[in-house]
Amino acid sequence: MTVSILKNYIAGEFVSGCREFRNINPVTGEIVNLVCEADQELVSQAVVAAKQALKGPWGKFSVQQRAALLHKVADGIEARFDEFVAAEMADTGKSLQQASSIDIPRGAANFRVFADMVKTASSNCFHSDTEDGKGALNYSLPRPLGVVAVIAPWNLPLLLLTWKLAPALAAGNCIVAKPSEETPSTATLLAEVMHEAGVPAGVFNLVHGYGPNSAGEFLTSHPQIDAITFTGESRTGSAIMRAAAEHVKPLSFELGGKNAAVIFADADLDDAVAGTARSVFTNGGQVCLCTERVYVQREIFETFVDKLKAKAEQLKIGWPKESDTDMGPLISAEHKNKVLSYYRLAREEGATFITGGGVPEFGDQRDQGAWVEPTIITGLPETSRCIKEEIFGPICHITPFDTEEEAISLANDSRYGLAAAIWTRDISRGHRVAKAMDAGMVWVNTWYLRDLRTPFGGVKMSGIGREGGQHSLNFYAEPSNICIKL
Ligand code: NAD
Ligand code: 6OD
Repeated sequence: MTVSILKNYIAGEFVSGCREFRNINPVTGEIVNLVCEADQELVSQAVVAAKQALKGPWGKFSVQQRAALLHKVADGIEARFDEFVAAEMADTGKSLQQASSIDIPRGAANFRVFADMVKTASSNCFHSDTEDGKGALNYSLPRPLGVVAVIAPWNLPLLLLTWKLAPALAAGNCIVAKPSEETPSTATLLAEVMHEAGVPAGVFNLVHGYGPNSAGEFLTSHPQIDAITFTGESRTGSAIMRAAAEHVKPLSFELGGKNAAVIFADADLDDAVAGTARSVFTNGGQVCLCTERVYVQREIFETFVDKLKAKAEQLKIGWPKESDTDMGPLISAEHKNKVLSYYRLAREEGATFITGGGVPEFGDQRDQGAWVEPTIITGLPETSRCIKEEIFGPICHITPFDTEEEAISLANDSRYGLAAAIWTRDISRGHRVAKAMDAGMVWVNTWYLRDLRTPFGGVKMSGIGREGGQHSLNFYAEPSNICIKL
């Protein structure tokens, strides 16, 4: 069997000739493809190509022209939809259902949303109508930042890469993007689509590789990068911040979470159970918004635990291509070991395992893959590392509470503050508790329901800044104020 080689895309050309690393399918542990790792020299070439492209025709593109090109990129993704779905599934092991209904459609939609939004974006204008502004017309012009380094994670590879690329390009920047080393395939297909769509050479560049001492670090520490947008672990964010400090780069960070769900006794129980199961187990718990801490009002605690257990045990863990598969493997053997280390820790600390806690056995090649069981635990003290640290797997801990104040205090007792979900039939309580949550995003009686115009991001160690709609455009284009004396 010949294994394909994924290349870097620099200055409008696919570039090889570098050291190769293996991209592994976590379903079976087999090789998907080989990937060219960009060294420091190649990363530099990509940055220089992007700098030059800013001075070329791209710099003169009207907003209308940029928007039209982004729609062409979306058309290109949709035209090769099945290839994108297959590539995302091979890299991640995620189910056909998820890749074809969430990941790849959102990859295209991100381009369309920002193409349309940038055309109607407005800027400030002040016309001589205050004491201090008398005799002047002030208006602000949004300017692209320049060359933006885009660093993406592996859990929603195309979705999260394009969530940054689309607004950055819409705002007129040039890009050097690095996908996760675990998920290089859809990013490479996207480079082909950009090429076919006629994105001018150097406007979009793609480099492959790892983080430390590889393409990620070479890119984020490059002196000619003008801004960095990063999604990934909080501690990687700290490393990137240190690298960026030297040249004082603007940063946009979407980082980790340890999200809480709070279920009140007055909630619609079946909705709360179904929604919580979705929020814990979607994508094998590998979504930054996934719930890992569940707080349930004491009078319904036992019933809720029993019902969530039943839901977890109904999940079909299977071949990603089968249409009724609910959950695939984790991303890698390394991540499986990390998640299993938390299952072990929970056991050592005396947790009660309501369900799961092990590794499924299939009796076929999947036994070489990165599978773990969906797991529910109870009985740990809130100080446990299992409750404090992000695990990023299909596991939650459930704790009972008595009062609203206690629930708020438990949910907020975290270094993270990305998302929270509240389940109640009392609408006033819903508003009150949502306001009290230390989280960038709060869902009431639902989870991960998205309107792409809304602010997306976290507080505390979960991030810096907001993405989504105008918030993204505000990061990727800084206004210059023009003051005209009348
Ligand atoms: P990660 O931080 O390990 O890697 C993310 C990216 O950063 C990869 O491309 C990696 O190669 C690169 N990288 C690693 N070290 C680097 C360095 N020193 N310099 C430059 N680049 C470096 O994260 P991951 O494991 O890919 O993703 C999972 C994490 O991402 C979880 O913590 C999850 O919560 C978080 N996440 C957050 C959001 C959000 O919107 N808040 C979304 C998705 C994932
Ligand atoms: O849906 C989105 O726009 C988004 N940024 C999701 C992030 C999920 C984190 O894993």
